[in-house]
Amino acid sequence: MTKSICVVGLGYIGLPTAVMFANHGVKVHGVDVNPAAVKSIQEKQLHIEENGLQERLNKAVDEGFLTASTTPVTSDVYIVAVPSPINPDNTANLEYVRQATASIVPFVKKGDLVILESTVPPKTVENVMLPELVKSGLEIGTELFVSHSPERVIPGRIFEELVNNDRIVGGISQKSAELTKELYETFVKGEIHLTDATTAELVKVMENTYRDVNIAFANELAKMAEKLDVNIWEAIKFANYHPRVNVHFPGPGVGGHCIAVDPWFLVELGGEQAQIIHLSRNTNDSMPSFTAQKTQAILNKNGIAGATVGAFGLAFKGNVDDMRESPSTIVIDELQKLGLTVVSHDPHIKQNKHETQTQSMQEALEQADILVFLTDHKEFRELDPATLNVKSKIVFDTKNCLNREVWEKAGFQFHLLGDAKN
Ligand code: SAJ
Repeated sequence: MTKSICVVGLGYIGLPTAVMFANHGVKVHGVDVNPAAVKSIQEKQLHIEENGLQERLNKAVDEGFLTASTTPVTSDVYIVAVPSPINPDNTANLEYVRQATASIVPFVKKGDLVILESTVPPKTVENVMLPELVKSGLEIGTELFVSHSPERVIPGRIFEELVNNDRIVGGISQKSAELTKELYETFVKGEIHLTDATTAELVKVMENTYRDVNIAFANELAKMAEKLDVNIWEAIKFANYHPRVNVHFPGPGVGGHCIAVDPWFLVELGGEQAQIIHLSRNTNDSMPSFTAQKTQAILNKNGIAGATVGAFGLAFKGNVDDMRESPSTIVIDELQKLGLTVVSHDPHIKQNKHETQTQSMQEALEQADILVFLTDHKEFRELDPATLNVKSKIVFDTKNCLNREVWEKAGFQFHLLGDAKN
C-alpha cells in the first residue's frame, strides 16, 4: 500500500484531502506557497472554515501523519490541488497548475503517481502537466503514472461527500487510473469510475456547467415572474414534483470558485458552439444588477431617497465563510453605483473583509432603510422578525429564505425576488 503522499495546495480541497488521508494512517506532507497557511496548519490553526476540519486536523498533526512546508518532499504520490481561476477576460489561468507540476518534477521517481484534483479545462493534463512531467526523464504512463481525479465535494459538507460521493478517475494510461483508484479506496465508499484523463476533465466541468445553465433558466423565469403575476418559487416547487424535472433556484447571482468559473472553460474551448453555456453565464452575471435595480425600485415606491441599504450575507452561499466570486459583493457595488449607501453584515465572515461591514447585525439593522437578504444562512432563516430592533420595516428576500407570513405578521413590507406579489 501507499507509503507517502505529497499534497500540493492546501486550500479548500487540498487541506481536507490531506487530512483525510492522514486520518487513515497515510503519511502526508502538505505544501503551500503561502507561508502563513503552512504556519497555521503546523499550529493547527485553520485558515478556512469547514465542518469537522478542526478535529480532523488536530488528529492528523498530533498523530504525526501530517506535516507541512512551502516546498515538496520526496513521496510516492503527488496530489495537485491548486487554484485554476479565470483571467479578467474569462480565459483559463493554468499557471498555478503548471507551476505546481514543475515544483514536483525534481522529486518524482520511477513508479510514482501524480494526480491532478483541480478542476481544469479538458486537455490540461495532456497540454499543461505532461510537458512539465516529461522533464523528469521518466516515461509517462509506464514509469510515471498520471491521472485526473477531480474533487466533487460541496463546501460545508466536504468530509461527508469525500467519503460517500462517487469519483471519476481519468488516467493517461489504464495503470495510472487503476493506481489512483486503489489510493482513493483508502477512504472513498462511493464507487470509483475509471476513464481517460480528458473525459474526466470534461465530466467535472460539465457537472458545474449543468448547474449554471439550470440556474440561469431559473433566473430567466424569475425575471419573467412579475409580468406573469406568479411566484416563481412556488412554480418551481410544483414543476419539481414531476419525477424527471429538477429546476434549480433563482437568486442574486452565482458565486463561488466553481460554478461561476468552470463554464468559461467550455466557452473558451467551444467558441461559437458554446452558445447556451455562454448565454447562461451572462444571464447569471446579470442578476446582481437586477437585484440592485429591484432594491432601488422598492425604495422609490416607498418614497425613500438617499437611502442606506442593509445587505445581509456576504458569503457566496449559505452557511459557508467563503466570499470568492460572491454575488453579494457585486450587488453592493451595483447599489453604490446607483448612489445608495450600503451597510452589511454576515455572521460567517470575519470583520474587515468588506468595507461595508458593520460591527454587529444590530448596527446594520439600525441604519438600514431596507433589509436585503443576499445569502441563505441558517442564522437569517431563524431570525424572529418580531424581536428585531430596526429602523425600517421593509425587507427584500432574494433567496426565499425568510417566511413571508411571519415577517408580514411582524409588520414588515415583504418583497421576494421572482414573486409578483410585492
Ligand atoms: N445557486 C443558485 N441557485 C441554485 C443553486 C445554487 O443561485 O439553485 C448559487 C449559490 O447561491 C452559489 C452558486 O450558485 O452562489 C454555487 O453554489 P453551489 O452550491 O451550486 O455550488 P458550489 O460552487 O458550492 O459547489 C459546486 C458543486 N457542484 C455541483 O453540485 C455540480 C460541488 O459538487 C463541486 O465540487 C464544486 O462546485 C467544485 O468544486 O467544482
